Amino acid sequence: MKPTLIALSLAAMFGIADAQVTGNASGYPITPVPFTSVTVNDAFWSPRLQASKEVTIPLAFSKCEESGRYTNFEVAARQLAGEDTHEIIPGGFPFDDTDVYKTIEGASYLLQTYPDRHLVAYIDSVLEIVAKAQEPDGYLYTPRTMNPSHPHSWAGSKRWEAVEAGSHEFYNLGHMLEAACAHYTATGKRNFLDIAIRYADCVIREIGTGEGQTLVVPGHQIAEMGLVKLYLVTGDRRYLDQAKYFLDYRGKTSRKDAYSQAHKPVIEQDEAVGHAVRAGYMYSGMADVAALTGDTAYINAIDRIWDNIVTRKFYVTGGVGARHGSEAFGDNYELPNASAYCETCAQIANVYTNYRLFLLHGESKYYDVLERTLYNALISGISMDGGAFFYPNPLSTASDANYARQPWFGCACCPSNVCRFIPSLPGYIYAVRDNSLFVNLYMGNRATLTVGRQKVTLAQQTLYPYNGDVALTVEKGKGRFSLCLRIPGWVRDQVVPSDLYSYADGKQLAYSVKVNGESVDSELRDGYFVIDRNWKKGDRVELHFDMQPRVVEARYEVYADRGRIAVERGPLVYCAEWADNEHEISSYILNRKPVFSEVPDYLIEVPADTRYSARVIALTTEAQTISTGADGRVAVKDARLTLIPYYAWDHRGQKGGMDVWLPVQFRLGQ
Ligand code: FUB
Ligand code: ZN
Repeated sequence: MKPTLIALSLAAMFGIADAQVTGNASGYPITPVPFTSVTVNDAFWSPRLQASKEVTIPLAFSKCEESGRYTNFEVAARQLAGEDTHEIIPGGFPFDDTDVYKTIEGASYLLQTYPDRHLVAYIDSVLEIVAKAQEPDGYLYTPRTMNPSHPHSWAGSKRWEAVEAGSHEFYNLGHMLEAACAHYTATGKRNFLDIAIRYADCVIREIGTGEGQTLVVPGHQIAEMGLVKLYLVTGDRRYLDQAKYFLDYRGKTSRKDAYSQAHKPVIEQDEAVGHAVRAGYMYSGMADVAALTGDTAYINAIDRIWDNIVTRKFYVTGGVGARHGSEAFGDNYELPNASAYCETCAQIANVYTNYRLFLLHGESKYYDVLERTLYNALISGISMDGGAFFYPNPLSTASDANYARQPWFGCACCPSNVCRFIPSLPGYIYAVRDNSLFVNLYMGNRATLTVGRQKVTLAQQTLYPYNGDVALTVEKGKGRFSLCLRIPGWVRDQVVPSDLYSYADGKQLAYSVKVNGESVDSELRDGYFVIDRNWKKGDRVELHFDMQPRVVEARYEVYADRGRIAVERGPLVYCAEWADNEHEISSYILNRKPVFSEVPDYLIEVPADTRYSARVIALTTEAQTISTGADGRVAVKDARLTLIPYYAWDHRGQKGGMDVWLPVQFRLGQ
């Protein structure tokens, strides 16, 4: 079956189809160029895409198999077929089904870049098992169906009873919808989509304010985003209405706590609180529903919440979600480093939210936030070889912390989430509004897209983030349109779009733009350098951003960063790790105004798979170490300190510590 026009609009919005549609069926005023129209060939990102194909996706499928996730579907199917399964007690987590869905989603995106009929057949074989676990009325939740008289301990004794607590019945639905829409759009096959429609229809029948319905909302959000995608694929308005119901009734059911973002109606919220993944998915769902319904109250609320995050709850690494234990946002300025939680899933959710806010507002500041999260806190969550994952992404570890990426987790939300995110990345580079083409991310690629009425093929060449030179060439097509080049905040002396962090080295970086060798100038418009002209084949734009090491300090209110600096270069935040330094990391103290030298081609070896070893630009500076001798006397020694990009830490074992925020003054007790 061919994707419908609506499906193609969805695709344009979420980067999952094989054609760009410039209509606004998604409701957003700005339409992304789908990743299927973009072929990435990039020094920095291509190895990551390759690792997804060769390592991450096969690993995730094999973990689903060996950890019994497929078995859960099989047992549920056996129970439905009349077999006595009462002795099987569902274990694991009640959202284990989602790892299967998320891996299929990642594989579906990847199929567009690397067609693979064996992978298609494998996915079909998994979907056969999934289909058999679906109850006749569409309900699909193995933790109950496996053994209805003794379901999973978080599931509640009957359907929906514990959905606002821990059952995750709607969370499973949300991930199923996201994955099924991706699979349908990538392959044109309905086998997953039909399963998802049946479960969504079951929820619509049973949940709501009507007679005989149960009035509940998701304990863990994501169904909102998924239902919007299903609406866009099918054109069936009931799915959008259900997403809106889930948002509008939040805080009006029996669950009314901040952890679950249910302390107030969503349109009255103004602070990012509670579980950070749930929050990010909810803000993204609000943006989607607002785009389609024009509900400005939703938009005003997410604008206020975004402001709260970037002014008070945002790590320099782009990380969000400070608190361990509750996996939650902390109080304002509560940004501890060693205990920073920064769950990988929350970083993906933060990218989703900022992407949608850009599509709503068209300002580059959302991509500045997205880029900081992407290049630092998010990709730190997966090893360079694609085979190991962090759940929390701390900004500091002690020498004896022994904290390392793992090949999988019992609670595998983060590996399976990053597994679906990385292959979708090429869809985040470009976007179009009428006659304007936005260039939001810099990475080598070739894209064929439509801007205004012109079909254009554009090639981007760059070594970003190793250097700040980008060339864009019009390879095919001609016509008048505005090329809107994002001038990143970091080159405009703005660490983040707020005063939470500032550069402390007094440097002024510059950028320049040339068209066909001639310098051009322009006022920035919403953070974009706009070149409006009649373009023709062969036109070449050269963009240069000064990239130098920069010293960052935090507002005084951020207690954890007092007396410390962070270092970055371009979009990359740096850290000091034991493997590059002679002394224990916590013993170093820097000059107040450190001067850094660049060490190009610095090898970060990945012993697990040396094909993925990377050459990075390391930074070194003069520093001192403080130690206490056997006689109890404090000794201060000169020592050079070497820094590497934060994302690249923990590839060489755990024999010492790591720090992003480095002391420039001695403070007792640290
Ligand atoms: O509850 C499902 C997922 O597991 C959450 O998103 C993660 O934070 C983890 O708790
Ligand atoms: Zn997670």
